[in-house]
Amino acid sequence: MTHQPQAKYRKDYTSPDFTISDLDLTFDLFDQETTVTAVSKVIKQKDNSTLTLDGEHMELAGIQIDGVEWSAYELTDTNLHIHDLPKEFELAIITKVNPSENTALEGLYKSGGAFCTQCEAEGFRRITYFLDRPDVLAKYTTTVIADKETNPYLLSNGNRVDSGDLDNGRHWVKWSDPHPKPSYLFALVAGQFDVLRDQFTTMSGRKVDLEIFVDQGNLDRAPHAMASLINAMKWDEERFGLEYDLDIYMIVAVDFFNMGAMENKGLNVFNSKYVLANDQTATDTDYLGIEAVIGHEYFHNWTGNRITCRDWFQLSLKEGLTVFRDQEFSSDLGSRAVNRINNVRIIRGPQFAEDASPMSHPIRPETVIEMNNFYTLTVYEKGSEVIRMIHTLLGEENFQKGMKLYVERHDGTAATCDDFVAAMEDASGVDLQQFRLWYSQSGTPQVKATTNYDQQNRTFTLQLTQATAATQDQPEKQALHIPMNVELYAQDGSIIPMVINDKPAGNILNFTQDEQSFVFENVSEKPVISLLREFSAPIKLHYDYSDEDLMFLMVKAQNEFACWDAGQNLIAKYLRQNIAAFQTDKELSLPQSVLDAFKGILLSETLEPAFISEMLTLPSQNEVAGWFKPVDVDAIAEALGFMKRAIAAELVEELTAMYHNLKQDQYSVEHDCIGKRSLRNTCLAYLAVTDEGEKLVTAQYQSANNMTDTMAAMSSANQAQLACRESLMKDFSDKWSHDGLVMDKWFMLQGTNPANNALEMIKQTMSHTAFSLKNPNRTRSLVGAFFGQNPVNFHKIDGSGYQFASEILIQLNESNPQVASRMIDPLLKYRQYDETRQVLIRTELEKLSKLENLAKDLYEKINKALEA
Ligand code: B3K
Ligand code: ZN
Repeated sequence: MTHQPQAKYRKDYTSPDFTISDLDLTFDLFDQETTVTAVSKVIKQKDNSTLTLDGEHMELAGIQIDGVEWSAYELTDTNLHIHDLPKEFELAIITKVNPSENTALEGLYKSGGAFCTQCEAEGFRRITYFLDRPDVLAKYTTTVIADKETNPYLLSNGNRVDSGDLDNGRHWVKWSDPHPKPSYLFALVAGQFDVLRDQFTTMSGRKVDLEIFVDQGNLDRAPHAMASLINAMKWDEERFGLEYDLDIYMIVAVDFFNMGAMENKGLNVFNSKYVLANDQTATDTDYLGIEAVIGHEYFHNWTGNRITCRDWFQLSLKEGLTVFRDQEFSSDLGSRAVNRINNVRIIRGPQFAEDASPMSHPIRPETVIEMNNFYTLTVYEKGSEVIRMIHTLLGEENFQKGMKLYVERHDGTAATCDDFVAAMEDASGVDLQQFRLWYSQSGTPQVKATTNYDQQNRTFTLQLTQATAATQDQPEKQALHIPMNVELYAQDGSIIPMVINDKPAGNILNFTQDEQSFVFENVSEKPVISLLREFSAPIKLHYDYSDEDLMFLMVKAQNEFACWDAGQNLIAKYLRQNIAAFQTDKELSLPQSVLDAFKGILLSETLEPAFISEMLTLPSQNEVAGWFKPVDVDAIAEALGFMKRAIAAELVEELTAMYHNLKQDQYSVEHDCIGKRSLRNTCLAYLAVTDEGEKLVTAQYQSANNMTDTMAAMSSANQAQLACRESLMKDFSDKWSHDGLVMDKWFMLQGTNPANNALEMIKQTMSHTAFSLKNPNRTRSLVGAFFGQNPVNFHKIDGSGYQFASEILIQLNESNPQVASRMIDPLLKYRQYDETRQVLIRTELEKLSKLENLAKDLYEKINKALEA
């Protein structure tokens, strides 16, 4: 490392010294040397005659001010300082970049045969020298020049305004984007594609051309993305009153992409994983993921693009809000309960783990070294929970009023999280003063609840205490405003109205102090309390429920989420007991009453199959790991395995009957068909560990007419380590090895293989023809899955998993630091493990910290992890 990377602080924000109102870009595209000409209209805002531009990884080939060659400048590795500048001027800069050697996939790069860009957060500075910060909004025109035969499509933001042919087989297209935007929303794509076209008419009658660009031959995998886009456009008009604002909306699917997708104005670039699907190549989960991500990027057009972020510390302003919007979209289109359950699993599993890690940060971080490190579960998912709590406190109607005011006030500008909360507060009259702490305080609040029933006075008292443990970034914590959604039930299942101080209380209690009591009046029998309904706040709740109360709520709670949560609580109780039993060499066990409760759920005639499937799904090994310190990976795996076998053995007949009853002849992605497949495949996962497993799994693989059922068979074979695993894996690879995206599913099974020799097999798999460490999807599927979702093998006490991790990270640090930085996360959490493993992991982290060319991305995380 040549210089120590520098941290930036939120408190240091100052408005820019110069602004840029217009930018005219010309790209002369060549694989090895692309020339970029950038002509900006610059206006001085403060008394400063030096303009400092951001720029890196490129060659500066010329500077002119108002048409005159300029020599009053200095160039460093990261900046261009231009001196002696007038008040207003035209700045022309010529740079040269090499797309084909850009393996970091930031800036302008080649994905397969196509040119594409990724600029968020700070990639535009790899294209030209610029004020690469989100509060500098300019109008862009972009001319793209390239070879016509290899790049028939030349795309950029906005509307296509002109085009023409040149000598030597080259051609050009000019684009103009009327909406001022920050540089991170710039995009360019050039290449050869197949295009799926459709049209959407907005509520005010604007006709919008919709175009989805995919690799040639993949057109039959684009319709679901198109349908999702149209649904998203309609939904945003209906639920939020927000309409699209250009005449064209383009989506391009590329194979080399660091994350899911990117909301560039009018030209979204997508990881092909979130576009391409047909029933032979994609699972139901893929279909739902596509719907969510297409929606998410579309919703950014307002929450992100029309109103952007003042600085990157405000990232959750657009991301938390847009995740909230995409979750609502999926919930309105599909099952609200199933969506809520899956979102809550992410918070309780990986997000809580992030809070407990050295990377702990508030949803609005205070300090950042590498911005790309802060596209986190905390900023996104917890950020969405914070928006959801505002929604809970205000109600839908006031929330929508707040959204309207927010848009009125800030459209066309770069705003802050405070601006958003102020709009919500002003529109609703609800006091959010204390609530704002959710933006600045990191960590997971722990809430303890106790209750007391006073028969004589007919009162029921709920006593709550809250505390947030110190986190590495923030030692002092304060009491938060926690919306507590509760309900009281009588033994017959009826709801007991909640009355406090003689007034109806409503379900949402405002829990704002360290300790607080709520006394419910007129309670004529000892109630069963349903706490934290809908997971109304991202907290860890401790309440000593009896088995009877949990089984009661599983069946009687008048809210599906609450039923599921009661079931999870019951499972959690016995998981903890069995983990302790394993650790003390006692016999593992599960009471008949618990087995009966789950049998009742499986046989329910009123519950939806999709929901039953969620009820029967055990928590992930990672979620359970979050309950313990130190984590005992082997004991957790044993207890989970035991519970699965116990339930399967007890319910084998019911599971088998259900499995056969739920068979569907035709594949359809309608939500109830997805739900049936989900339950059927959950049954299969249980049956896989019974004597029938081998037969059922092989038969399902052979007869499957869709990828969901194929993958369910394979993953059951993988998890249960059935004898048929090897032949199924071989058959699948023979069939799909030409298709990297489909092979990712196979790589994932290799990565999560519970077999004792998994690491050895993974190393062999790295030489599979479909595998490449240069492709982020392949890397995440095989190697990422091993690091993050194969705890027993990754954390093997011989340290082999950790050594392998650092070998891989050394390579990725060179080729793609962003991917490296995502993959290192499991190692950062070393303090959760026993002494021996801590030492082993630290050794690898120290080795990595000494790398000569350590990228900022890894530097920031490793340094935090190694800090005491
Ligand atoms: N805004 C992009 C993420 C950019 C990540 C940069 N490292 C996708 C999204 O959240 O919609
Ligand atoms: Zn987003």
